[in-house]
Amino acid sequence: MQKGLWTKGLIFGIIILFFGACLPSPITSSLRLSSEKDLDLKTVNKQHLNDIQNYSSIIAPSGLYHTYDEMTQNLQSLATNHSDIMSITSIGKTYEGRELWMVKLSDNVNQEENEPQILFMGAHHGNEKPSYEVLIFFIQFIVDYYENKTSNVQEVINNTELYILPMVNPDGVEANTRKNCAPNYGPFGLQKKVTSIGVDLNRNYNYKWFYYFLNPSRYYRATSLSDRSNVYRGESPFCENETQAIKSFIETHRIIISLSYHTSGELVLYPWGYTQNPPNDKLVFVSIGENISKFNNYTLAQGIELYPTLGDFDDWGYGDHGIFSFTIELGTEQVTSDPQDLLEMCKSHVNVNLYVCQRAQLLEKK
Ligand code: 0X9
Ligand code: CA
Ligand code: ZN
Repeated sequence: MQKGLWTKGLIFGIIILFFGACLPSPITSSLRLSSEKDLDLKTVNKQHLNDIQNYSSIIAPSGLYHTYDEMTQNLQSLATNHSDIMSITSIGKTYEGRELWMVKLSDNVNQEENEPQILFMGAHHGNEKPSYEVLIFFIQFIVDYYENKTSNVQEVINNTELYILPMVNPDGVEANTRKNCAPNYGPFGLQKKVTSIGVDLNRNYNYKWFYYFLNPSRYYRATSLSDRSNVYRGESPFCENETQAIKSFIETHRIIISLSYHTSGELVLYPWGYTQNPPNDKLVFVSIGENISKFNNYTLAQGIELYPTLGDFDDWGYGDHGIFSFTIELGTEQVTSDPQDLLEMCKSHVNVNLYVCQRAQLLEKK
């Protein structure tokens, strides 16, 4: 009798386990929404976006893309003229001494309010110029349309705190290189002489850093120990000024969603980059990602489906800080030379950016 019960229990357990394994992975996040339909997708008035077409500021004084100095001047004067909703501070300095400018947009901008925080970044890679241009355009649009009651800008700015770091890698932007411009002294910094220049900042974050040593043949494409490589990870995690500054920033804020802009490929990517396993919050990533795709028509995928990465911002941001971190690969080429093409990219991502701010409000409500 005892034994029979035990056997039945075992069989029952096996059946439960079997069906359990057939179900999609459970959603562990309490942030999951009951239904994405709760959010009515708002777009800004097309006419407003078209008006910006006439702005001389979209075309930088020296050409299509802003130089670091032009961006600095531009952002500083916008912050002076809109000091109620815009501030600019430096979160650190590059090897060559450039400030890492962080823009904040919110009502009562000088106060820390209990509002959801969203982070936007551009130009981890200095030779991917459209990635900071979309953010300069976005900032310009927000300050111009904040007062306009017919747009949803005011609602977003009054209810969220937007942090925008348009150039993560200004030294790379000025040199037009993917990596930053700090000198390397051999793969682990052991040599006396400079052996090469630059670290791939999007491989310098500390997530599963040691996996490379456990299984080099698996990760050799994801990053590199060789300092000459374009995907060189650096001698140690967060050894670069730029990633160190971002680390300190993240640790002292409560970012809910981040968008990291890159070029190119017309892709929206979510973690993980280091493994084929889906993230626990896959359904949240997919529902946010699908809505982003509605605004830019890009393809949604898990990062590793493009190719594997080890130590990128998104894996660290999600893995260590629970941030819903996305990479957006803009356009079909690394740097478009067509002003119309660039402008279209800038316009469609105003809506993408505003959407994630609205979505962040729903995520925090839970
Ligand atoms: O390699 C990168 O850092 C990003 N692509 S880029 O062409 N802009 O260099 C992609 C990072 C996204 N993550 C994964 N693909 N895993
Ligand atoms: Ca505020
Ligand atoms: Zn990139």
